[in-house]
Amino acid sequence: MKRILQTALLLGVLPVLLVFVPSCARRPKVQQRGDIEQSASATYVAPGDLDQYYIFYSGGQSGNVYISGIPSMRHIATIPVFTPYPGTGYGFDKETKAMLGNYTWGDVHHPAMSETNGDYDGRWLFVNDNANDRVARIDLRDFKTKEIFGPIPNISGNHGSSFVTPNTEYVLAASRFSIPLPKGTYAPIEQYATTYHGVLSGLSVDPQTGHLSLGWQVLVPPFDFDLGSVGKGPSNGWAFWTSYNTERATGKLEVTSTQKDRDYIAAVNWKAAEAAVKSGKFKILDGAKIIDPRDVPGIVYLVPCSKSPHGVDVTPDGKYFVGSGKLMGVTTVFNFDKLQKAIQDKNFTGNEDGIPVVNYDAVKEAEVNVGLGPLHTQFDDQGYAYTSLFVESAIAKWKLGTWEVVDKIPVSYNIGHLAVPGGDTVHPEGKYVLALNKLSHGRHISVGPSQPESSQLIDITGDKMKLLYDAFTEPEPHYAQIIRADRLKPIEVYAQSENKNPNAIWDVKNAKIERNGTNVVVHMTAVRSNFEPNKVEVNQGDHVTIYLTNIEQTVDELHGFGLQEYNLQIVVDPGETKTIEFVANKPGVFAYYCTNFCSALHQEMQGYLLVKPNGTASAHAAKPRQSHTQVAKLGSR
Ligand code: RUQ
Ligand code: CUA
Repeated sequence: MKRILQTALLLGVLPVLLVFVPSCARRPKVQQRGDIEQSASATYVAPGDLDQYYIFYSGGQSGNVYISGIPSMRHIATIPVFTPYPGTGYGFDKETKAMLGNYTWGDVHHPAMSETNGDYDGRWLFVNDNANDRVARIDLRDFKTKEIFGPIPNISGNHGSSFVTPNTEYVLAASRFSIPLPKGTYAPIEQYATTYHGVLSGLSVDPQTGHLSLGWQVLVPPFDFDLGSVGKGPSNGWAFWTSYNTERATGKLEVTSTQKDRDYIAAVNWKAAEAAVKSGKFKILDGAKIIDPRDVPGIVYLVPCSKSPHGVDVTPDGKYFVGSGKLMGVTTVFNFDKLQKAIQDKNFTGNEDGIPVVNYDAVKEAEVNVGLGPLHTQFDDQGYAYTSLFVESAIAKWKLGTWEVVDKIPVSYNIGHLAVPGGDTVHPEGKYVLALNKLSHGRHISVGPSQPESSQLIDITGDKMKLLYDAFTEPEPHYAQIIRADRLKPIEVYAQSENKNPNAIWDVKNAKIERNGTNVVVHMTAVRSNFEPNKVEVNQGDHVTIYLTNIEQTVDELHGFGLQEYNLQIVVDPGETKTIEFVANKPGVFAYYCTNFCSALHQEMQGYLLVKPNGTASAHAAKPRQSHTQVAKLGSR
């Protein structure tokens, strides 16, 4: 296989290979009746029973995070993050609108759970936005997005993110698309190699609140920084990112960025970066504390890796980091101790903009013949590693220490990431590996050209990996975090005593409408099955603020607030208060109604917003406004 790929590379036919291999890859087939029965009972969750694990999928360009359960693989929830989501009213109330800013999408790639001593602690889930350079924090107490940080200064194309350090000191971020800095600077593309820059960064996390702020940044050459991983145990204090296009090429990267035999893994001593920032060894660039490695040695080193690497993954014991060159047939294991020794001995083969390049042979531990197109590696609790093979559409299982491949399973098709429960921790659980496939053709009944995605659940408890289940995954899955269900303790109502919103009211008697000039403020309650007040009368042009509290303390009693033709849809969970803000610029009478089915009298849960036309309230009050019926038409044939 390796020879095939090398020949393919020599002949320059790799792009062809990448395109055509999927369609001729083998389909995994469950061969025997017994397998089907075993798989069925291994994944069947009987009515009334519950799943054992949460999967938090990144939702890619949908801007969401999706939750499924293992073993059923049922999709059970959507957490909107970077995109408005009327299902939960996200992005329609004042609070979440402010969080989204002027953006209505994000590109979520890598969810990362907060950690304590290297294990998932179930507090927060961080996700990155590759498109608009942000990181969001989801609180796992209520599964809601609480913070969106960014656009992060100087970071451009935040793909190498979010990865958390073992005690959630930092969430990492990196530039995929180098640019002239600070943002807003113009420089012609011809100056790419010299005046464009990448940045590697750690965002500080407040240990109590989870609040994100700028930590340290490191200025690096204009490579495309790709995936990252965090040191643990002996390598705690270090972070690793792969990079491609170390040729510093522009234009047709497919050709121009694959000239050199090796690209690099950047190894960053984040504790040294933290110390440098503390002792004032930084410059301020667009408000961020940025370290120039030319001025402060010892922060970053470059480790040569097979060309165009994608994933880098640290073993649970923290002794090795594994880099996969996606155009090769091998994955490379690097030894962290050897890296330290090479740094001490100054065993360097050159430098890039003053950053030492470490001698590959001094740091390499093994090259594992995993198969074609290795991308990412996960680990289990038995000393095995699992590497996804994009080109080969398979997962290779290999042993740490002997570096031998012991098993391989085909997947359908073109696997990207893979995820094991507890996969990024010092104690991965093993048991399952989830294949997050990039293409799925043929795995679902056809729904037209927009082919559904798929992921596959694989049992890894035995010697041979066993395919258990094919599941639809909302586009576009990248990575996932998997945690045992009993490790999370989500709340089910917001306790009244914890609602600190000064505008919350808890008794229908306290509902009120107040006017101050053209500002109308409404304190409103929602409870089965009415809104109080159920009539709000304003003048055209008034600025209206509604503080809506769901005064229920009963599990599952959500209420919605949809306002006709004002593009407003809010959901309040039991005990929750949200702010609805709008200018009443359309005259007439509009119903607001509960959008979330809550009781037998849900349909009765409605009220009216009455907007008196400007000025001549009495004379024209009953006259209908001119009808502006718009016919929206999609191109038809
Ligand atoms: S990347 S298919 Cu966005 Cu995580 Cu590897
Ligand atoms: Cu409240 Cu439906």
